[in-house]
Amino acid sequence: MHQSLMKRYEGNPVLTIDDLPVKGLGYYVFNPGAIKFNGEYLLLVDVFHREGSIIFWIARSKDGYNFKFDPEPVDWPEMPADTGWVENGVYDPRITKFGDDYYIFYGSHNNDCGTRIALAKTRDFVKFEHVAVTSELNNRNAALFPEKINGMYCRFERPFHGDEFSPCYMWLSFSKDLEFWGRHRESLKPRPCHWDHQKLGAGAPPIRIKEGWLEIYHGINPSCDGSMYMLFAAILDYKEPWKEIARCKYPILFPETDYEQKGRVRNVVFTCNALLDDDNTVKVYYGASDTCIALAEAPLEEIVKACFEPYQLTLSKKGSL
Ligand code: M1P
Repeated sequence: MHQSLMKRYEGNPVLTIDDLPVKGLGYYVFNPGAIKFNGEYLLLVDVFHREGSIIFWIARSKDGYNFKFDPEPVDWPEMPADTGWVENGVYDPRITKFGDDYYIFYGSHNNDCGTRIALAKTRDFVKFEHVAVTSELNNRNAALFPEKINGMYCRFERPFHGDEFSPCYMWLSFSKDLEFWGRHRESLKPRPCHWDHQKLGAGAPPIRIKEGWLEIYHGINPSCDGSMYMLFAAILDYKEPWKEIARCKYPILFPETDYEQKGRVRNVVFTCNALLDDDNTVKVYYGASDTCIALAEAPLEEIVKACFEPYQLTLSKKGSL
């Protein structure tokens, strides 16, 4: 029996590389952005292309469980020359609806330098427009809030330094125009003696709930066999999102199945989305071991309850310390 709070869809994985309409073009599908669009569930999927870079491809579903890829990959806009930035690959899109536009923060990868956060937008998920390159080097996991905070656009970002295992954590930044981001403030940080004690990053674009902002993020725990990526939930103050109201003490989803424990990068559950359905179910379409896409669901109230649950270190049957 699985122990995670979020329940996996029994038909998992919902998408694998075998579902792509073109055979032999790529090796893995993972880490989609997700949104409800025109009455459908739409996933903007990372496809690891056989030429070594990641491209985006859309998959759609009427019921949220059975997905079909579009016949062609997304016609992604060329990076304008006046940005001075050469984009060799794109990954981990996070989609936020803001007015009539759908904004997509994503990792823009350059083979020589590394990753910066770039922003694109669309109204129809057919034509995509470049907006801006919005960070310095070595920053990713950006997610736009769906409302302005104190009159400014607000996002999570996750700068990192050193190698992939160096400690790093989530920040907030603010912008008047979506291009230039500043007023940085620390946000969720690793917690000593918890499962997210090494590094963490957003996660889904936050969801407004009555208690504040619900953020589902990934936290990483190192082991001698590599890192384990798990999902956690936190609630942040609505007007001052740098203030943490509550945070789950235990992961709400951690690698337990074969498709999460074995693959290109083992022991990974990683999300760029969380969708709140009309019946108050939270759906998360997550990348499993950077290889395929799976679905986990939970009632919103259970996730909120987990955020407020006290931490208990139980070492014996008789009691806790
Ligand atoms: O391999 C697991 C994940 O590693 C990175 O996550 P983070 O930004 O937290 O280090 C990303 O490359 C992500 O795409 C990948 O799923």
